[in-house]
Amino acid sequence: FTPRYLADYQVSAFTIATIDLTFELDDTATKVTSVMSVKRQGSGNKPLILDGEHLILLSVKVDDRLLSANDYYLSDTGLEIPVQSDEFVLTIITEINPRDNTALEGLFKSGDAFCSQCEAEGFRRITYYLDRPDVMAVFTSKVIADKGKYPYLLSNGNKIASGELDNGKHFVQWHDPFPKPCYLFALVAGDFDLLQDSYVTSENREVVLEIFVDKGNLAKAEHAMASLKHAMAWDEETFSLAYDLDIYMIVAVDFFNMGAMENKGLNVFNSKYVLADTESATDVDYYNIEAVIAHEYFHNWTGNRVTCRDWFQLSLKEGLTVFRDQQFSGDMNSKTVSRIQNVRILRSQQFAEDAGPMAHPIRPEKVMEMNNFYTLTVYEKGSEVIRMIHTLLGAEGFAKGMALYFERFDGMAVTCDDFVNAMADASGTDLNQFKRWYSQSGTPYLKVRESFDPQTNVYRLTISQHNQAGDLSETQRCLHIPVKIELIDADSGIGQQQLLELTEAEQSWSFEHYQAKPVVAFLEDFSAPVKVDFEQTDLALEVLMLAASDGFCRWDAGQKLLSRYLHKLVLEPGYELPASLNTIFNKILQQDSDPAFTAEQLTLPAFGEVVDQIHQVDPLALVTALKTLKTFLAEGLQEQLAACYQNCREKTDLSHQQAIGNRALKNTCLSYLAVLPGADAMVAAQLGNAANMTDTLAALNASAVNNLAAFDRQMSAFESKWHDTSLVMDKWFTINAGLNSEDIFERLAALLEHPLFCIKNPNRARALIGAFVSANPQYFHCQTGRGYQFLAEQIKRLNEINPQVASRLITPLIQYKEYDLLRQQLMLEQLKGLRALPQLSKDLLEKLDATLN
Ligand code: B3K
Ligand code: ZN
Repeated sequence: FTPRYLADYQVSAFTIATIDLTFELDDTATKVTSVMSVKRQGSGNKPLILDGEHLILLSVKVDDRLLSANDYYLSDTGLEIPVQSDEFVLTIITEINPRDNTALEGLFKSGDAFCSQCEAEGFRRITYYLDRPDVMAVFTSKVIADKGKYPYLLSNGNKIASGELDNGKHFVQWHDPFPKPCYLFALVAGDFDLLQDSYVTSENREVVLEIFVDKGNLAKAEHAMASLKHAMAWDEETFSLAYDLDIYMIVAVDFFNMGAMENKGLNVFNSKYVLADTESATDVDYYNIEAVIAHEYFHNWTGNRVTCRDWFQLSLKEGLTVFRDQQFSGDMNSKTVSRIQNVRILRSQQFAEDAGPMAHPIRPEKVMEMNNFYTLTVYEKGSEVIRMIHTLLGAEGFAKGMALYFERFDGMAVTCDDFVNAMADASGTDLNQFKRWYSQSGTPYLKVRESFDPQTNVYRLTISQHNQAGDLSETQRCLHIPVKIELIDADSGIGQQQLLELTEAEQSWSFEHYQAKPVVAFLEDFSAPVKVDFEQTDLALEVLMLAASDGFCRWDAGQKLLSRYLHKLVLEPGYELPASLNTIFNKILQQDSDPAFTAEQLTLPAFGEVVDQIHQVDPLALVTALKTLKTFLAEGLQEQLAACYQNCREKTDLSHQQAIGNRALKNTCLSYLAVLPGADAMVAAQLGNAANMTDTLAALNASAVNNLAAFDRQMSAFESKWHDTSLVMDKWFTINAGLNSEDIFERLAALLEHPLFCIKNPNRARALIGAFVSANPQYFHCQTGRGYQFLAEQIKRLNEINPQVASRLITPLIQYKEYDLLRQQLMLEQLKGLRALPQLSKDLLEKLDATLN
């Protein structure tokens, strides 16, 4: 295994203009015939080197000449053909085994259906090909299979032929007129229920919309369909981007490594991001479905019409598409609450990634296994970088930049620089310094100092920028950082908003005519993905919590206050919390604002967020601190929380959106009240009366986290009810994994043996193993090291079954330096054990070497 470098990029020696594929589907021996028109690019007589893995080569023909084994070199990773001609037709027949493909890359079986996943480099598991995004071909695909078992045979583009064949087989042939890289190829064959609808685009194209789901799930596809139509309309309104084929298909499958895949005209989705009804899905599920459906749809322009030149440019399509889906979600739901969710993910996960051994710029420079770079950094920080461009240029300038980007690059495979240049040129903004965001890793932090001169009435704000290493060195140069602020006049409460552009190591700004020192709402809307070191008093934070114009800043001030006290609890033994905290949060509870927002204000910072803030934290001290703070607030505000809970329960006649916010607030109150003695009845009552999955899960979760006496009984009732609904059983496994009980390891062992546990299903594996690791810090980090050992054992199993899933689960272990020395040593022990495995996958090897070397 050798790494590849961005700096080594070279144009492909050959290109492929058309590829005509024929699949004769079979569980263990699918035959793939590929006929390609190949053309040399540039001069010289380089051999044709095709990528290919896990393939059985049956035959190769160049034009009409059948090659013999002496005519080419075959290896585990590809096929080298020393051809002389500059233009020829290449015919390759391979055989593959979808049934045994547990890595779920290439062509595999998901339950009874065949389905494919080619991004990043999965197409090479289907046939020998130039598996790189800058080779774009027109695909025609013919799929042949048994008609009874596989009535639907799908691929990209438009259906051009179909018919009956001998032995009960049939075929369908598809043609995609848009040249595309092979990572966007897709094939699905199966027996589904089909939800059909249509949409007329702004260009008057009538598009057939089809969602394929497992039999019996038709009603659960309605929300996905509505979301798709909203996304189509939003992209027309916001960026004048309309859909370009006559059909748009989505297939939901149960076995899928990630959320979904944007294959041209044929998205393949993890069923988790399609299926929902109020009985079986939570409000968060609904929100996520809308977001992922939109994300994949938006890729049709940002990803498919304009794609990446090479995989180092992944953020070109992912950062931009995440930004687009975040904007969409903000418009469809509460903007502020959506933004808060984005920031929570950054702070609790992306910051840690950016400080750990796998830290990389949003445009990585060195990659061994591309699948390891579908990261929070490329996606979420990548989106923040696009958002900063949006902030600097304004919505209008940004829209102009998008228009120029498509004007210049439609149908091409391009780079992140191409995108930024289009933005700069269209708006007349200099973004040269800004481009450093693409090549620097690590979370920058800003130090903020303020001074006020009552003589001159001048308020002065000084900001300096730093990186993890400390000062700005040659390689870590100053970034161009948009800082949105509001200065709030302490007396009148009137605010003045400003966009500051920090470009130097340190800069100051002066503001005149202040009678008294104003309070600053810093980094409105989280205008840059940075940490902020700004000493504001509790009083100032309280002002911000109630008076800042920007909702994000109101929320953030509260989080800062809570973090401050969590730090004290962790670092100062015996620390006692001040009663003033209750007073402040009582005001929050009493305020008349959006209940969904109030719920966010009442939610404590996540474990991962605080881990990131305290050097080498003792994780159990943090678990205790979080419990102490929660109990303190619950005790101090018991009456008010109970009243609020009751009030929310009694509210009827709410709009759909209002009901969601109301549930969020109610269940936040519940999570506080459930820590107090005697919560059992309340939790049981909510469980008994719950009319939807959001309320049910909130109750069960309270039962698990507080280890209530009825937990086992409640969970078996839930299991009996939902036994046959796979996505709900994932939730059941997740709640079990979060149980706060000393016998958790015996329980985990039993859950691994549960008849419905299946480690080959990524959703199920994550629901149990991933949930334990992220939602049960008390036992994951227990000082015997048993939690780490449990995780390492499962990673070891997954290494052979599904390297991508294994590689994602290893994250908390490679970030071992975040914790105290005892944990570091215990985690290292497990990491070394994994490194010694005989058949280590490239995915894990890359991460382990980055960590241990
Ligand atoms: N582009 C896919 C992700 C592919 C992941 C490959 N390991 C989904 C998305 O980001 O839309
Ligand atoms: Zn994406």
